[in-house]
Amino acid sequence: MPRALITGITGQDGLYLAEFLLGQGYDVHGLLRGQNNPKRDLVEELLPEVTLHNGDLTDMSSLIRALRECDPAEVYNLGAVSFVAYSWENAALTTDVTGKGVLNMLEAVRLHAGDDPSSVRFYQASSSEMFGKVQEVPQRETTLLWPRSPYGVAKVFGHYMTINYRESYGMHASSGILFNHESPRRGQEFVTRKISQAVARIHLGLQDHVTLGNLDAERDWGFAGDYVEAMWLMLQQDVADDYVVATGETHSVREFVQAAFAHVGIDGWERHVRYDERFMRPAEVDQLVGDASKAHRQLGWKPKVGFAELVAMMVDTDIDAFRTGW
Ligand code: NAP
Ligand code: F7E
Repeated sequence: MPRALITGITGQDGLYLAEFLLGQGYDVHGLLRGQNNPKRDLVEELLPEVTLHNGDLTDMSSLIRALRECDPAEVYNLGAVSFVAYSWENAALTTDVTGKGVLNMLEAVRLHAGDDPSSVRFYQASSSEMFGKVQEVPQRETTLLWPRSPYGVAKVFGHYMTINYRESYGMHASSGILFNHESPRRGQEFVTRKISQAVARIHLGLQDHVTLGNLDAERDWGFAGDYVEAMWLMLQQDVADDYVVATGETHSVREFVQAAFAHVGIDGWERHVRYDERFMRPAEVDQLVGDASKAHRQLGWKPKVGFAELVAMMVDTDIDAFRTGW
């Protein structure tokens, strides 16, 4: 039975990836941080087969201990401070976790793997935020990186460190440059979930409006459940590499809002949307759209869930949750 260690197991992607790997017959282990992490219960309830290990990406000795405890064949490094807006307020913390945390994990894996550094396969959760002020449309693996936030800068560090460990030590280290991916498990601070929850509550008469920032920003939004499969496929290749994972379609925040209100049959969505400068960012990423043809060609990966289906899935799940008082 192959064994995998996932950092960031309590996050959106960690949960989907753990479910996917269990379905593939893996023995799944997860890294859990903090002395009394409130999300431990969620993981234990949803995925009782997963074994949890204490550790933090900023503490390399804890990573070495976790690797010793589970001795995995594959490591998926999903742990990060991942909220872009928060990264301006906590730039140093974001750098430590999202940036230097990658180096800590790579070095821990290298030390653990001993004489054969390629014996433990490594996945790094890189991000389309690295493209920032985009230098090419659509963005592909070779597009020049121009990050626009402390989060983006930290991800660029982790991305190049992953490539450097592959080139320096022959590690099987791959980097997935994933564009935005969402789901009913998306954190409430991200715009899609903020909208799906608000629309669900407005539909049920529990709320009147939602307050947002920049409606003009455009993102290439896919479904997280589809994207974790691409992570796994990268680690099944003979040779490690970097891949863009995206749908190739871009939509504005405004279009997401429109689609969500239209799904519940509310016309005149403008009545329910207010603007607050608080949600604007010091530097914005205006438009992202990815070219995932390398992943299509080499991994045989394609997204299954489209934009309209994703919006409907998120809104419907939130309506059910608010109806049942969950
Ligand atoms: P998420 O829901 O915010 O999850 C982040 C995870 O990182 C959580 O499990 C969190 O644990 C963990 N974490 C935070 N600080 C940590 C630390 N110091 N040590 C160990 N773990 C720590 O993010 P996601 O959406 O699942 O994304 C997964 C990864 O993909 C992240 O690296 C993200 O930056 C990257 N990414 C995401 C997207 C996207 O659209 N979702 C796109 C490209 C790249 P707690 O629960 O304990 O806080
Ligand atoms: O913002 C605009 C905001 O916070 C999307 C992370 O997973 O994907 C994610 O980063 C857009 C931005 O995601 C609000 O200005 C308007 O243009 O949902 P978001 P993100 O910043 O794209 C990348 C690929 C990652 O790697 C990250 O980890 O929506 N926007 N009004 C708003 N955003 C938020 N959060 N809240 C608003 O009220």
